[in-house]
Amino acid sequence: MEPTVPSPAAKQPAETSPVKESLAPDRGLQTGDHLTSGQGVRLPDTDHSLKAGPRGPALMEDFHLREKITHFDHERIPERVVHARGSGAYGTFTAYGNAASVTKAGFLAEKGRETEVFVRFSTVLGSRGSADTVRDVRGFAVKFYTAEGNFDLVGNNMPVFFIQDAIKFPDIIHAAKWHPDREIPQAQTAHDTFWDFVSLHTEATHHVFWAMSDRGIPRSFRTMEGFGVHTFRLVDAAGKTSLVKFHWKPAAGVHSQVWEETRLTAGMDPDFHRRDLADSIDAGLFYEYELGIQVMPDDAGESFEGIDLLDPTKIVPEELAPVQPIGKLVLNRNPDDFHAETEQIAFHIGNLVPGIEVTNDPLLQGRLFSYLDTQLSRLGGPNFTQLPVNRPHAPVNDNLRDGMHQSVVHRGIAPYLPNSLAGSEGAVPAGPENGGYVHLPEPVQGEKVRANPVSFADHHTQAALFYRSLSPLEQEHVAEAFTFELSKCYEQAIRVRMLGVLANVDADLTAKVAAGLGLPAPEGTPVADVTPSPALAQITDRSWPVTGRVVGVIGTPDRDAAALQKALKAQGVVVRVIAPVGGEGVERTFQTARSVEFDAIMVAEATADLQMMVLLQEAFRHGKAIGVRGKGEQTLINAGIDVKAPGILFDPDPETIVAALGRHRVWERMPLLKPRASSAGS
Ligand code: HDE
Repeated sequence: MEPTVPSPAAKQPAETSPVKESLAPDRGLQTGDHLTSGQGVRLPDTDHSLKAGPRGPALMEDFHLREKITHFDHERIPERVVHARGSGAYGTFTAYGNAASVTKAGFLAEKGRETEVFVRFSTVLGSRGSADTVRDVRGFAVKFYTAEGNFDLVGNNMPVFFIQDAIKFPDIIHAAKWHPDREIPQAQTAHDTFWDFVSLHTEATHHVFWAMSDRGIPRSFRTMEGFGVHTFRLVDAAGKTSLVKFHWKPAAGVHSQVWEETRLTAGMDPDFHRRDLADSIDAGLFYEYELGIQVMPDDAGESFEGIDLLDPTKIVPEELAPVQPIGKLVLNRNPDDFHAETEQIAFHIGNLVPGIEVTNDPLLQGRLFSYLDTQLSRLGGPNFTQLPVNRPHAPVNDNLRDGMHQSVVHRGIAPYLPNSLAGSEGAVPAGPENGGYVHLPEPVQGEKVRANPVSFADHHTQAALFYRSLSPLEQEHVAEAFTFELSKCYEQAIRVRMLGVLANVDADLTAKVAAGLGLPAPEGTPVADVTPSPALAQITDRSWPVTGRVVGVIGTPDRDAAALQKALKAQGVVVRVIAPVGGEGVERTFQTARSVEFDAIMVAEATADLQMMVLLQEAFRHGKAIGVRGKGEQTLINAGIDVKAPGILFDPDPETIVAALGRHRVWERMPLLKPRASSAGS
């Protein structure tokens, strides 16, 4: 680099420059300084004009600084317009092979075939920095890097959606996100515009019931189901088609936090879900799910047992079409670079492989446009498919030239087909014989109108089906959630209107919510008879694997604690010792431990430490098992906890703790904790 050429202004005599005085003391760069070693540039000693303060030329010359600052200035990319807050992991999907009866997609049909995947879990409403544990839908987006190209199953942890028509998507999202004047509230639906929208657009009713249920506040991504939501069309090797719905079933079962806990967690550890995912993989306690399908015949009506399969606000109860497991997913590798991988991954519902087709669900059709389109502004141009996390593992020669950030060096002069010039280097369209995607020919007839079919019109029956399939405790939670959220609205008219919607679903629920709001319960026309679907309830008598569950042990580590730790660890349980101060084997101190990070607590020490009292009271209120040893009983008494209550376990062996963890919570305790006058939420 050439030495700096002083600007005319800089040539003024130093003594007369008024600038010199003010700039000299804090000037980073002086004449004669070296910029940096190596390529550092020495400014001419003789050029005193630089001392006169020509900051501009000196800084412009410092290309090291400029490059670094310029890059820094542009580090941020737009966050996703929805699902901005998310975290992800790589995994391996292994096919059981039984799906060959319905699809020719090799990654599903070939027994034992392993396919690498990336999964991104997310919340919908919050900004990138928002808390993990808010009440919201969770995204469950899976990219399969199959040998035939990428297949993206971009689903949610709820099997239905708010709307039936894609054109309403911006509206529901604008209504559910913050108010545009103040940009509050962040990451929650407990506000006027959301309830205004859903009370006016009653197709949202079924989905709102799911969102108000415990499904809206999962314990972790490990304990969530996933759903493809829409009906897809599978094609087998002989060309026969079936209509299917995709399900992810977590090996750990479906479990949630309790409402107070989610709110405490949002403050105490906003990264709760993200941390659990990364820590679990680091510890080898992998998340596991089975992929399953419900298979329905592909007849002209595209409906099953009276349910329109193209209506994304409807489920097919598992009792009518059982979920058949077709493969297993293990999440076993953390990304190395959040931005490069988790942030830059770009899902697209149109990433399909032969054997999997979309259907005419109007919401799905709208999504086919949106996912590709949104990446153009988010990832800055059309070549985002070349980013390592997006690149198919199958060979690609797509003839897509140029564009921002093109990283492929194409060869040949003929980027068109057919051509006679490219020879062996040219792109060749893949035919069906070598894995190319050929759309299934489909007859289309009828009038083109902007209207929903009559079969989309029932907005209440399945909401009642869902609600009445839940356990009584879960129903209680739904009533509390409606009451809480509607209480946070400012407009009485919205509360009244929403009660009117509930009244067309279930009278008992309406009465509970109305009582909590201090309003009369409207009459409505509640759904009469539904056949419940027990598969929808998550609080049951069943016990689940405890991999990744966390037990906090209050007490200075001793030999007993070490033995317990060893026995629990052998079953995949994480044990954290909580001691008054740090030391060997101590993972949390009285100052740093918070109740929400533990699924169960063991108390082995007498203490009246205020923070431990709060921790125990919260654990008790949130239904967590509490094991007691030695002087620990005194600690519970100090905390005002009824030591005879369900789930207080004296001198438990590891098996007793595992049994309690396997049931997730001490549900028998919960009804005893209800000092409230009505069912109104906390
Ligand atoms: Fe999405 N959705 N969506 N969505 N969606 C996006 O795509 C959209 C819908 C879902 O981890 C965006 O790349 C429209 C249903 C997940 O990166 C955007 C409609 C379901 C994710 C978009 C829907 C989903 C998204 C934002 C109505 C469940 C996160 C960033 C027609 C089956 C994926 C992006 C990730 C993300 C549009 C409805 C799930 C704007 C227009 C139904 C899990 O393209």
